[in-house]
Parts: sequence; structure tokens; C-alpha cells
Amino acid sequence: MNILETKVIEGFCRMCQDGYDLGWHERNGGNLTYRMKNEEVEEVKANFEPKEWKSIGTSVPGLAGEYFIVTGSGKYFRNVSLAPEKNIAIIELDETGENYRIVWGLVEGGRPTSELPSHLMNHEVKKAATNGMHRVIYHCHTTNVIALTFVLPLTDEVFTRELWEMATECPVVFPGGVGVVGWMVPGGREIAVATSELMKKYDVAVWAHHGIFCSGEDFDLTFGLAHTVEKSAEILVKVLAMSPNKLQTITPNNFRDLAKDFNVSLPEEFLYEK
Ligand code: 2HA
Ligand code: ZN
Repeated sequence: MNILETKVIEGFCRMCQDGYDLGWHERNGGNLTYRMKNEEVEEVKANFEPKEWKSIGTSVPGLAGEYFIVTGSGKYFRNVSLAPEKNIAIIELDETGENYRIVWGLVEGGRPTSELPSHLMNHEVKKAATNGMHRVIYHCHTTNVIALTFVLPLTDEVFTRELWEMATECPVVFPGGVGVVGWMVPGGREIAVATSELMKKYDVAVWAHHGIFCSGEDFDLTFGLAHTVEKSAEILVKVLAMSPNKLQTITPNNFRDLAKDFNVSLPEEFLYEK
């Protein structure tokens, strides 16, 4: 089986291209990881050439023995579709969940994304929280969400409520809301711990002055989630640019009516009176 023609590698590459096309991946910005299904590993295993084990930099015992497709550190999303084997890799985790090795890809050298600790800690939390359903973690530099982190208070309540108000489908797409991490140094364990803590509750975490992290079951749902959040942020940026005050909006009671009809539960903590 040509590994580049498998559905899962094609889906991974298409998501990288879509994110690049929307302007969320300048230079080497952003990263994507996917926790593979057993049958997907079996399908491509004949292509594996394991390299040496390396430390992850954190411990994810809940992911022991799992395989992930990952973007490469310093690689550009705009190049992924053109040459997947040079820009992405498949990695295997050992039985302790403390080490990984590259088994395919990054043929011209390199290592997995600089945000590997954040990605894997988020995967561990989401695998446990969703009974194994969530498989995708996506980090992108969404322009309008980043812009909002300079003018809105950095709280889960304000970001969730303001984004919900900007488009009726938002509370249906992310009924759990979004979490917010204040500015932190990227790439390390500290930001990974803070993000994975938020991921216990949310499928979206905003990194102030940096971007977002999203979690989901598959490429469509996870990309769609990031797209919906960023679209909503874009509307809010336009509204705020026109006027500091809204003349009318979706009210807390409108949200409660929506929740009933669409059969979602919207936490009351986000439906505060302003
Ligand atoms: O350059 O986006 O957060 C990759 C990143 C780091
Ligand atoms: Zn980033």
C-alpha cells in the first residue's frame, strides 16, 4: 500500500493545506497531530523504519504504545501536501509513555512539532474524556482570535459568550465553550499542563497573543471547529471596529431557547447578565 495514498494521510495533508489557505499557518506556524486507529497502523506498517527512541519531555502513560501522525518542527504547512514524507512523520510511543521514535517520514531529517508535549498531553486528556473518540489535536494561528486576545478580558466566560453571540450556530458547534490561557512561553511542559487542564472541560483552548488549540474526533470536525471559532472572532472584530456597542444581539434567553430546540446544554456560567 502506498502510504501517501491512504485515506488517513490524505486527510491529514488536506487539513494542513486548508489551514494554510485560510491564512492560519504563516511560515512554520501551527501544528497538527492525529492518534491513529489500529487498522490504519496495520495498513501502512510495512513502510515503517523505526529510528532511535527519544524523550517526549513529559509523561503520557495513557497513550503508551499509540501511533501518531505529526507535523515536523520548523516545517511549513504550505509544503505538507507537496511532499508529505519530508514534512510530516508517524511516531510510536513506548510502553512507559515517556519516549517516542519516528517510524516513517521526515526523510530529510527533523523532529516532531515543537508543541509535541502540549499535543500529547491534550490527546491523553481527550482520549480519557471521550472514551477514545477524539483523535485530532490542531494548533493554528487564527488571526481574529489572536486580535481579540488584546482587547477582551482573558476569561473563559467572556470569550465563550462573545464568540457565541456572533453567530447562531456557535453554541451548537461548541456548546461546552472555550477556555483561555494567558500568555505563556510556547513549546514547553508548563503551557502543555495549562492547556491540557482546560481540555478536560473544553474542546477549544485560546492561547493569548498566539492562537488556538482544538480537539475533535476527525479532521472534518476538528477543522470545522477551528473554522467556526475563527469566523465568529472575525465577525466580532468587524463589529468592534464599527462600534464599541451592539444595538442588538442574541440574548441569554435566546440561547436558552436555542439549547432546548437543538438539544444541547449550554452552561449557565456563560449566560450571565451584562
Ligand atoms: O511554530 O506554532 O507554537 C510552531 C508553533 C509553535
Ligand atoms: Zn503556535
